[in-house]
Amino acid sequence: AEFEHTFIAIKPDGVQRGLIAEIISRFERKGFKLVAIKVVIPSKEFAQKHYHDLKERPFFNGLCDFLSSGPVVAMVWEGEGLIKYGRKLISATDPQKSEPGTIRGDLAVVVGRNIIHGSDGPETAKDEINLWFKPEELVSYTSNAEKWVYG
Ligand code: YYY
Ligand code: MG
Repeated sequence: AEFEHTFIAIKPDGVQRGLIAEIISRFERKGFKLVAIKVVIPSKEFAQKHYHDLKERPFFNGLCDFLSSGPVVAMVWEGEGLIKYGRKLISATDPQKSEPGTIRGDLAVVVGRNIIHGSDGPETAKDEINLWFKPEELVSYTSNAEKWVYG
């Protein structure tokens, strides 16, 4: 199997609403593997780095204030096709456009409080993992379920 890593974060709204376990379980049940996790309150400067691609957008300042307003659960997940499929599990940026059955479709209502972040491609996945984690914070292991998930 060709495993890839993606960066997933539960934003302060997801944490405050008690959705940590619910969100983690959706990745875990699918068959993806958790290889790093921590709870952090990012500084505003850190939030600006994380969202640097959006710095020209009108919502950038509010978005960075929001991300740094409380605890975030930062994670790295591993699996085949995970970067793309993780985005499918999360669904559209605007939860009004997210199908039921997806994380934002089931659990969020408005774009400014869409509870979760996921890397949007291989390059951003690499950059975001490097921003949020030191290499030694990623654990490499073989899951017992792997042969049943992948055959
Ligand atoms: O990757 P994703 O989170 O789905 O959307 P992005 O286009 O990267 O925007 C990041 C973040 O910015 C989004 O999750 C909410 C916020 N945002 C917003 O508040 N208003 C918009 N019109 C677009 C995005
Ligand atoms: Mg994005």
